[in-house]
This record gives sequence, structure tokens and C-alpha cells, in this order.
Amino acid sequence: RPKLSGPELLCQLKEKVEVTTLTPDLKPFSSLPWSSQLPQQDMTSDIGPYKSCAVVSSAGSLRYSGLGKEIDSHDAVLRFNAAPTAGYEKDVGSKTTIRLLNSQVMASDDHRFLSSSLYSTGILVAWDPAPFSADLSQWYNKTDYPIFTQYHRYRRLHPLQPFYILHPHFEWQLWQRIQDNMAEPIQKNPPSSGLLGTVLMMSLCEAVHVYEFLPSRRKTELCHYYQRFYDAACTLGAYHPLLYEKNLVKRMNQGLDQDIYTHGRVTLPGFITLNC
Ligand code: NCC
Repeated sequence: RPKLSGPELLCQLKEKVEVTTLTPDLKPFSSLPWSSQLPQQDMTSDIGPYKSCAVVSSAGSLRYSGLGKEIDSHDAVLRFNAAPTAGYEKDVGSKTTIRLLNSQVMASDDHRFLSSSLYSTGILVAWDPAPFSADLSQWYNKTDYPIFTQYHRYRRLHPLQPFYILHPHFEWQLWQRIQDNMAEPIQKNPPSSGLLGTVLMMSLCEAVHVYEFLPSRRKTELCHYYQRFYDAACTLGAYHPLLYEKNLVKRMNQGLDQDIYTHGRVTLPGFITLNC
């Protein structure tokens, strides 16, 4: 199998990965009493297009980066899970346009998802590791964490905040792109929030700048910029095929290698700008 070039990989992503969110017309949601809490339309028809976007990984190497001003200069900024800005503005900025949450964060007691003000700014997007090739009903009956119970509770408390749920075909179609472009079999777990968020932004923005997903010269075993916890697996992956995700992003990068080294910055084109 020939190794695809960066532009070929980008076109594969654009053509084979459907970035969609749940809507009330989809089974089994259409027959559930709370279906009207789901947004009427797919996220990509409601949100954007933005010109320039930032995706801020939660990596420890953002610490002492001084990238805050640059990150905030983008039209939209995506952050992950419980990653804070308060107290870290100099390094990660303060703007949050979209927050991508895994279902573990929504369900675990220590994150106080229903009550913490961390989650109350911006557009929320949630995802849950669905069983491979399961349809929506099978997933609904066997979610990894109780994403729907928590979604339902959160929506009751914050009815005006936009809140989307990723369609699970997105995670597995993206997983398939990784697998088809690697020489060895990879673990059958969905891609990390980092890659899901990057591809989500490629469908909402003309240009996407990803920070410290590919580590800079500040590379560290510090897991997150906001916690005193050290584990190299945060950067290299354990459950998620993170190393393979990073390999793919490196191949698609349209910025300079020097920008990765100094700023931890990768530049990817938005899907609307691609002529495939
Ligand atoms: O750590 P996490 O991710 O919230 O980080 C968001 C994304 O940033 C990229 N990252 C992070 C740290 C690092 N040193 N290098 C990186 O490249 C990754 O792309 C990552 O996805 C997740 O993907 O949702 C994850 O969530 C955590 C955890 O659930 C939340 O932080 C809430 O505490 C997972 N950790 C555990 O389950 C213990 C992590 O595996 C993946």
C-alpha cells in the first residue's frame, strides 16, 4: 500500500469522515421524551465558518510557553475537558469558544460537571467511546459513561447554552483513517479528544492552528499544564492511539517544522479550502 502524501491524507479525511452531531430526528432519540433537548440542526450548519482557529491541547509543554496572546488572536478557540484558563492566561489565553468533553468528565464526581463554572462559557460538545460499528440504538443502550443522563441534567440547568453530542460514526471513521494509513494494527479504541477536536475545527474553520499536540522543545512528562502530575503516557498514549494520531497530523502539517519546535504549532487547512 503506497504511503499517502499530506494533501492526499487531507482529502481522504474530508471525503471519508462525516463530522456530524446528534439531532432529534435520529432513532432512537426521536422516540425519547427528551429528544427536543438536542439541537435541531447539525453543529456545522449552526456554527462558523470561522477564518482562523486555535486548538489548545492540554499538554504540560504549554506551561511557560507564553502562547496566550497568540492563541487568543484566533477567531475561535477550542479547549478540552477540564482544562482551565484562569491563572494560566499567559500560556494558554483566556478565550474559549468551544469546549470538547469526553463522557468521563461529564460523569465523574471530581469534575463537578453540573455545578462548576468551568463549563458554563462557550459551546459545549460531548463524545463517548461507542462500541465499534454499533448503531445509535446499540450505543444508546451501552455507552461507556452515562453521557445521556448527564446531558439531560446539564441541559435542564443551562437550557440556553449550546450543547452538541458528536455522532459516534465520526470517531470510528476517523479511527479508520488512522488505521488505513499505518503499517501496523492499532488498538481498537477511538482517537483522543485532541484529534477529534482538531478534525471538528477543520470542518468549522478556514485554517486550524493546533498547539502542543506535536510537542515543542518544551516537551515534558508533566501530563497537563494545569496539574502537578507526571506521566509520559499522556503525550504518547495508552488507551487512545495517540502516537499514531500524532504521526498523521505531522504528515498533514502545512506549517514549518521550526514552528513545531518553537511554538508546538501545527497548521492545517479547513476542509472548505481544499480542492480535492
Ligand atoms: O488529558 P486530556 O485527554 O484531557 O487532554 C486533551 C487532549 O490533549 C492532548 N494531550 C494531552 C496531554 C498531553 N501531555 N499531550 C497531549 O497531546 C490529547 O490529544 C488529549 O486528547 C481525552 O482524550 O479526552 C483525554 O481525557 C483524559 C481525562 O478523561 C480528562 O482529562 C478528564 O480528567 C484521559 N485521562 C484519563 O482517562 C486518566 C486521557 O487519556 C485522554
